[in-house]
Amino acid sequence: MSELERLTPKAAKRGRTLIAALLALPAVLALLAAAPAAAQGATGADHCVVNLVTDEVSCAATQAAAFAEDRAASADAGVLADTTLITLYDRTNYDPAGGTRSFVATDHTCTAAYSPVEFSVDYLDAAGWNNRASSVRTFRQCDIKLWDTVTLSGASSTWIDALANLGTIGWSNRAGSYQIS
Ligand SMILES: [Ca+2]
Repeated sequence: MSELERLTPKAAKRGRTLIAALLALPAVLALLAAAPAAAQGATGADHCVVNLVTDEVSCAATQAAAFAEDRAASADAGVLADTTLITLYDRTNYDPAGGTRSFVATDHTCTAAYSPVEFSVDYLDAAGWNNRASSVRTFRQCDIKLWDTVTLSGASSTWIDALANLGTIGWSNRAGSYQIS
């Protein structure tokens, strides 16, 4: 249970991205039940891909290997989940050497508006990512907001499109949870 990373698609409740929500919701529920599969240590150069569609968290020694493992898991499940929404980097300047954590869904583009929030990810401590991210990239029109605690509470950052050094806004090694919109 300690390895659990809970994912909640807020957009599903608003019905804004209906197809994405229909695809994502069962995966979220399944992921909640599949906590032991999401195991990954808190130290070392680990790379993980969190897949909303297959419920899998694929981890490997390199970022490329983690994505390859995720693609294989998607193929085995008969789904296509090839859209990376965000990547967190342990190090600054998008340097993957310290470890990465990416969030992948099926063909999803974020809405231009920040409200409603489209995905919320809490308890980064369970994934070994509390107070760890030092740079972040987003894709598919998504932005990310970081929260100080693991429960999407306390202080939060501005919405970030990409930032090579989160320290410039006081958010290096600080985020415990995040939202995507
Ligand atoms: Ca870091």
